[in-house]
Amino acid sequence: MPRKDILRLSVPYLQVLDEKGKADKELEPDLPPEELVRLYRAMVLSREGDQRMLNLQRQGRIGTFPPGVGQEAAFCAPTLALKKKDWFVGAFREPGARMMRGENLARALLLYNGFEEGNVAPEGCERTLPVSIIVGAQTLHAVGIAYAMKYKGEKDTAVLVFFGDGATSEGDFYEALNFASLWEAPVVFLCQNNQYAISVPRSRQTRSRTLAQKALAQDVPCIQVDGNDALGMYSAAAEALEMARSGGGPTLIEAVTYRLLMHTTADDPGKYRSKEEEEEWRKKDPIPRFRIYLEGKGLWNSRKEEALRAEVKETLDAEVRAFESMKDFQPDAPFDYVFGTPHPWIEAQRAEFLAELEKERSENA
Ligand SMILES: Cc1ncc(C[n+]2csc(CCOP(=O)(O)OP(=O)(O)O)c2C)c(N)n1
Repeated sequence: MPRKDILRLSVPYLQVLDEKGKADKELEPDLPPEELVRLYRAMVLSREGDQRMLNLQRQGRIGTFPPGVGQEAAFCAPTLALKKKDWFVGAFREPGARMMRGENLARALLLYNGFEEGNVAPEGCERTLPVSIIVGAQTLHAVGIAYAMKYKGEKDTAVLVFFGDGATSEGDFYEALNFASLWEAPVVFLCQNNQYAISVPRSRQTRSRTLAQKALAQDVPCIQVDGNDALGMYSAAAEALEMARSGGGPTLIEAVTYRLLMHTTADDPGKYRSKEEEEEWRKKDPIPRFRIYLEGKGLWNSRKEEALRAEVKETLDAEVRAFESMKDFQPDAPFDYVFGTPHPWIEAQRAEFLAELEKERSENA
């Protein structure tokens, strides 16, 4: 018997807003003006927040942190498609998205200054998991949450999980996809393919022609999107989230984007990539592109831009002041959050740590 194909798979690609800010009329999402402006503000706040943190880091006022500059469309637009009762499971490179969920810069400043309090969600910021530094691990948490919701009969709710291209080389990611598929879990996997895992370019991580296709082995639908196109990112995420909420199971979205700055402030990208490459991607910056679109619709102008920049500056000034005026941190706070209930080993470690601290203090007194 001759061989025959028993399966043919394909990966769709979506771009709504081209690099010049022109939208494909047929694909344009039906978003009300206030939502479009809210998205633009979130992207600008994210960019300015990163810049402020960069300044503070260079002045020695905070520790190291991972900027999201260049990727604002990839993380803010899908977050716009979330409802309050949906879950946000982030990695560590979605600053503006976290602020859309109700976190603030002061909290990020706490976290990147080493205070555990920065990992505690502020009031009103529900169903938003803290930063996950362990690359890829959060995909498992997301599937666990999605499965638990299904098991408990909670309807019309989905989980959105972010991770990078590097995470798709981790076992956790494949395990998460496998179980999400098997259990038809209401989860949307959002890979921010920013081309690098620290200094390792995507070409040295995988020969897969797309990262989206990694879902196909699990029969999970997938799509590759221009990750610097806010409208494309919104549409793809809104559709996938709606499918998840209505019982249709998971989706993998690959956002093709670029990290315009360093991996973290401890990294020097000049060691592993060229200025020319960075310049090419600067031309695709998601923020000016989206602004042109808003201007074309009559929703934006230079007066509004000026007002927004002033408002954002004021917001960030207030956050920095709030952070720098905080006192009385609890040095043993990390021990509170290892398990949900007290554990004798953890308590023993806490006691040892506090005793050590006391000893250091009396020696330095
Ligand atoms: C399990 C694990 N391995 C290694 C690291 C060290 N590490 C931190 S970030 C990073 C690269 C992550 O790349 P990617 O997933 O593409 O995300 P990006 O940093 O580009 O946003 C690595 C290897 C880690 N935090 N966790």
